[in-house]
Amino acid sequence: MPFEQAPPTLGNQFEDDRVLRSYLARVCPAEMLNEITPSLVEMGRLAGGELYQLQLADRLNEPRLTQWDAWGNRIDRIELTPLWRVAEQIAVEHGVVATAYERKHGALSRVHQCALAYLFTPSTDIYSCPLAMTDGAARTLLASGNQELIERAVPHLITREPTEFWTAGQWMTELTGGSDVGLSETVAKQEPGADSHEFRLYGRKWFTSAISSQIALTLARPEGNPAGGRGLALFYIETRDDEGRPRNIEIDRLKDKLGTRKVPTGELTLNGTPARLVMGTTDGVRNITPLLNITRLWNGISAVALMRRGLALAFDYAGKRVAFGSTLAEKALHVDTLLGLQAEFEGAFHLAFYVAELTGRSEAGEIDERDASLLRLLTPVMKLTTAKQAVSVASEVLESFGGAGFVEDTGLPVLLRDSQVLPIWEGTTNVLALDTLRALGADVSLEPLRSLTTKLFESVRDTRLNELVKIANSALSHAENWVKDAQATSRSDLEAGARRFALTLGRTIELALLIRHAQWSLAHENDHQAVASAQRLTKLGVDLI
Ligand code: MFK
Repeated sequence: MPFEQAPPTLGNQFEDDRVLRSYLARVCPAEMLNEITPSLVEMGRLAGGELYQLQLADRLNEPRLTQWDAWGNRIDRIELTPLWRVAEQIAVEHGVVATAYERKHGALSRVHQCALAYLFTPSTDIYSCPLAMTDGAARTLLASGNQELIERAVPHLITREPTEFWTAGQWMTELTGGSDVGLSETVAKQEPGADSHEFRLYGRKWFTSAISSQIALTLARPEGNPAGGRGLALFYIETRDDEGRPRNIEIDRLKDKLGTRKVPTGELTLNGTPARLVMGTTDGVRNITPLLNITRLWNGISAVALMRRGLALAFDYAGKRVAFGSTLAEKALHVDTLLGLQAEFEGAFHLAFYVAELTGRSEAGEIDERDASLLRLLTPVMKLTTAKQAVSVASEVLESFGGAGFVEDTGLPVLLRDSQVLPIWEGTTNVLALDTLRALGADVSLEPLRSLTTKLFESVRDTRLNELVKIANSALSHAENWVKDAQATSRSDLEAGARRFALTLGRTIELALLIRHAQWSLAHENDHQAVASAQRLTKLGVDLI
């Protein structure tokens, strides 16, 4: 018989996921768990079945921009790939955005929605991008109190009816600034006789994701406003007229990117684009932050989702690939390598879903002041930490396949390319490390984190876990001392160490959440796997200061 290598395969991505199922069993009341389980089983089936098969078959397709019709008219039509068209339908029908707004399970609806997004994302080549922005736009419009725009747009953003569904864009980046958004040059002008909310926008948006959206939230400077982020205003745009023609928007070209190649990312010229003010004529940067914080949550959920996909494939393959006389699953070093990646994934998972819990409580109006500060702090910490982990896990996952991981038609390299965007968009690691300092405020107090870890460790009884508690406490104390000292020394010392500091906070809280879960899992499931992952996470390094 000639040698035949069995490829890695996926089962039901919910049923096979010990970490997700164990987490949901801990945080959801039994009745809620019974109610939401069918939706997760179905999404897990699609993600490991027909959606995954379609993803593999769609590998070479990319979105296309047609700028002109045969008769010389500018049309700027975007054609999405078959995978994305199906992904949109599934996302809408299964409520991957809607679940958070229907709020059938109160504050925990956000957790249910994030679980759906986590299962859905890795089989869709980042269809999570338009969904994240749609979710963020809905949250931002609701927070704005602009009743007219809420009534007009939000029902489309959170519908379960595909023919009614709109996606939203987040048009922030300009040539002058991807990070320093206050440098934006787009100008908002008012025409004589226009109502006070109606403007026309003139400028160039340089790196706009998923430009096939029906609406966009964007920033522009009303004429006469001062420079900087405070002089910008937040605007709402409907991108096309009733005949589908762009409303004074030209798509100059699509970006040729390392990854997220299914996402139509464009350079746009706004040439008198009609736009409505969302809230006030100033403070655009501050007013768009609800959108930023929701997309940063999605970024973290996508990071853990991509890690989980890589590991599902790598563990499956390890049972099938024979080398030096046995399967890889029987090789101590291969297993040790994969379990290290699993520990990174589990830490990241608990941090991302903890931020989802806090977000849900905030949206449901069930958060106190201390936890609100915790949410503000942990959102950038979680985003930057999980994004870095996703890139390094994806790189190791490819290596665990040997040469096959480097070959495109295995479907593996896309995991690394798509992960690489996660530390870049929605704020780079450094920008978010500085945002972490901003969130701590002038007194750089880590008290909200200290009281969180104290609470998490109350239930810990297992002696192995008690050893890990000491490591987490010591890392947090080091971070506390470092930040106070650096603050007292100089702003430049503080900023220079901000990345190591923020990553230490991220890894410490990951460890603390994993310890708490491991204790629960021991007590309720008699399962030692989370303990083992927590032990490994400490060996991989927690204190990076
Ligand atoms: C896979 C899932 C994810 C998919 C999403 C894909 C779509 C990708 C599309 C994009 O990438 S869109 C572009 C995303 N761009 C960014 O994320 C910008 C990154 N830069 C920053 O985040 C900067 O920190 C920032 C632009 C906010 C700095 O601007 P400024 O003008 O220097 O802000 P400033 O003056 O510090 O803050 C203005 C106000 O906002 C302050 O409040 P006050 O006015 O009350 O003092 C800040 O405290 C507040 N603020 C800033 N960031 C905040 C925030 N409030 C809450 N949360 C935040 N994150």
